[in-house]
Amino acid sequence: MSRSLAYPEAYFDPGECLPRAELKRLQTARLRQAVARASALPFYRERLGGFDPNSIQEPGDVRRLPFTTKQDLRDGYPLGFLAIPRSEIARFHASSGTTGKMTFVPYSRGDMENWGTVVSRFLMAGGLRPGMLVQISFGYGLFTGGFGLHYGVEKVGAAVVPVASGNTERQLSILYDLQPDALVCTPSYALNIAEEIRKSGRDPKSLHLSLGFFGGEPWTEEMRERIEADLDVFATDNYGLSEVVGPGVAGECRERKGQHISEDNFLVECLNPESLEPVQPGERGELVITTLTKEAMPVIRYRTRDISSLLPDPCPCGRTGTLMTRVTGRTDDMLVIRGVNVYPTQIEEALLRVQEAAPHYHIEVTRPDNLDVASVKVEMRPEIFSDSMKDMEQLREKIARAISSITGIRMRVDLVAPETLERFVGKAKRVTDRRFKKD
Ligand code: DLL
Repeated sequence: MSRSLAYPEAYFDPGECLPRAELKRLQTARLRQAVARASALPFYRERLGGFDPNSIQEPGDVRRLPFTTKQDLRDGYPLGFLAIPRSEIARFHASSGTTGKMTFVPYSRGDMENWGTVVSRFLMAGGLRPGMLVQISFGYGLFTGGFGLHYGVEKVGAAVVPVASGNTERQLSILYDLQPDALVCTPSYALNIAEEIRKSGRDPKSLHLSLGFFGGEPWTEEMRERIEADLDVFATDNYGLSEVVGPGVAGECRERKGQHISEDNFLVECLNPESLEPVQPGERGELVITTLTKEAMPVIRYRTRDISSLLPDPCPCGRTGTLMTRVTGRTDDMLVIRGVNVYPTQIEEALLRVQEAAPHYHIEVTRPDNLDVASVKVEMRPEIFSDSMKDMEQLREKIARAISSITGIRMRVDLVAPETLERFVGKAKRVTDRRFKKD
């Protein structure tokens, strides 16, 4: 585990620890306002069909409202969901557009203020304190990662080095020369940075890092352990998506039992993606999010396609926001291979259990003769790379078994030489599905 950090428990603002009854009252009042605000848009006016916001009596009444999908947002391109006058827009960001056309996301000044607050909550919860220095290695630009974290760090009262993503050599120089306390990036980029440090022959112990705030893509507990060991940090996970704000929907505290949802700003349901009925507490389902305070672009019951679960128990840290478990993947990243559901993170979990394998992989699925074939390219660790066919054969078998014990299916494993698979500076792309074209 990482170097220990004396940790006086501290809250950034009272919104994080409202008594549940009070939170419910606040959510109810804000849901009414949010629906009234959304009704100003032709899209919602039509979908809501005369729904009276004042008939909302409790947060659960959200179930009486219609869903919003990614396709609805795309159909409204570019500004069909803008709910304030253009002159009141303070900022535009856009969703990453990895699964199709991008979606613009406008923010009002009030939205920017709230965004800074929800991000600063998870930063404080994870251990950031005024006076610390944070290296932000997320992309700055239309992507919400860089700017979102930036304002959150400033709101905490810590200092920022806005390095942005990429140019890993420069990332290393800054880490060594400015000695930041915290690193902010995607987990895959953190791993990439750790690898470059090792390759450069520099000692990771002479870094001053103690905290890592990682998010923006799915990752596993095993990956967390690897990053913590490599960079000697205490790593926390944080979740969000551009369509509802960007980073700041939820984030872990030092307990790391799940991510606290900022429920005074976001009403989060967890539904069975087929029946669209709520799943039991602790059971996995699709997160569906209604923004409660967003002014420029309110969304009602947005289907995130992200799979997670909501935990019923309160957290010992004292924050009252419901805990969501780590997002294991998106419904549209889920591969159905010979009828079995597989998420890329399951492959990551398997690889991290095999010491000789590096956690760099790429999955390819094809369908020759109408039968799904999944193959995984896996990098070997440099110290393991060998010319012996027998060793390689054994390693392949070991990896195939690890994958099959987690996913239940047998995949073809191709071992590749160290450092031959693509490295990512933002979100990693793990899958090529050649069976059919997805949207
Ligand atoms: O990735 C916002 C963000 C930036 C969150 C930085 C955290 C840190 P988008 O580009 O719109 O926004 O992508 C959102 O990324 O629907 C999830 O599928 C995935 N995602 C984000 N955070 C996590 C996470 C940002 N902690 C999409 N774990 C979401 C798993 C995540 N998946």
